[in-house]
Amino acid sequence: TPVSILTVPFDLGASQRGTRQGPEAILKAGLVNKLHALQMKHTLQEIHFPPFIEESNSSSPLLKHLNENIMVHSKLADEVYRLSKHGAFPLILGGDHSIAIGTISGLRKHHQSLGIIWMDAHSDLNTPLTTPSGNIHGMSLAVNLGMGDPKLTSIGGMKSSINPKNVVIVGARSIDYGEREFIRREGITCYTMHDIDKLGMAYVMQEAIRISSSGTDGVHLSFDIDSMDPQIAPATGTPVPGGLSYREAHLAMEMLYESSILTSAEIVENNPMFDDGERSSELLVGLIGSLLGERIL
Ligand code: DIR
Ligand code: MN
Ligand code: MN
Ligand code: MN
Repeated sequence: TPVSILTVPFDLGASQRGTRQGPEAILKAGLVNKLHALQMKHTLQEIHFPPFIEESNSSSPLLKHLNENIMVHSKLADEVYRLSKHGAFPLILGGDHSIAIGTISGLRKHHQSLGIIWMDAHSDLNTPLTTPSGNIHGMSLAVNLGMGDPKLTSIGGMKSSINPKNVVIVGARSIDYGEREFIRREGITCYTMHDIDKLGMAYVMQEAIRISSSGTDGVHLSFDIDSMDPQIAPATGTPVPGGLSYREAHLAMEMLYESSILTSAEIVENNPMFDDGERSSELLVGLIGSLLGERIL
């Protein structure tokens, strides 16, 4: 299957600006050469939207920049739906993690039942009732499960068909009170860093692969750069110590490739303003390589 890269230079789902430069940095770090080396057919396309004004009055303190979010995620949903329908493998480069609302709304239109592997330091399960920040990137997984502002949950035009039993969070270490309740209530599987330390990454990924693929007709990987330790991936506006190591992250990608369950992936929250040179973007290119089949031997 051809890889269809979609770039989404959007950062109004977060408080820190800069992830709008994320896709460009990943491309500059050599993503296209990597795809050529792996002999993968690919297309490259940007999601276009007007330059937004920072002080727009579409902000409410509990849903910051709501209108801009709706506009961008709706466009992204249409494009992701079109690409999946044509049998491509959508690879979305963010942008902050709010864009998962667009990606997954598009995927839900194509897949009857979608599994999700959400690699993140956070669980992104807030709603306007629980959010400590009003930032939509902290609500994107909840929206994809049908919870939150109706203007966001209705993007893509259908009610969420995602079963929380097929959703697995990996790498969590910063979960708000309301998010804990959400995880317990909905029966979402959440492997925290504590679980990874105890059980090992190989076991955790084996389970994540099994749980996300049982009874589903597609599995999406949503990879937040802050799942990794900020010491190896400093390009994040929301660093949380104690994240995935270089090898744990690569092992996850290698196991996902070997499992052949994935039908789409997105890489989000890369913020070059916080990077140490191009270190984090280069790491991400390496991880995408492992995800698409690059092997050590
Ligand atoms: C926090 C931080 N849970 C919030 N969230 C995220 O604002 O809802 N940071 N996703 O990257
Ligand atoms: Mn080419
Ligand atoms: Mn996130
Ligand atoms: Mn995060």
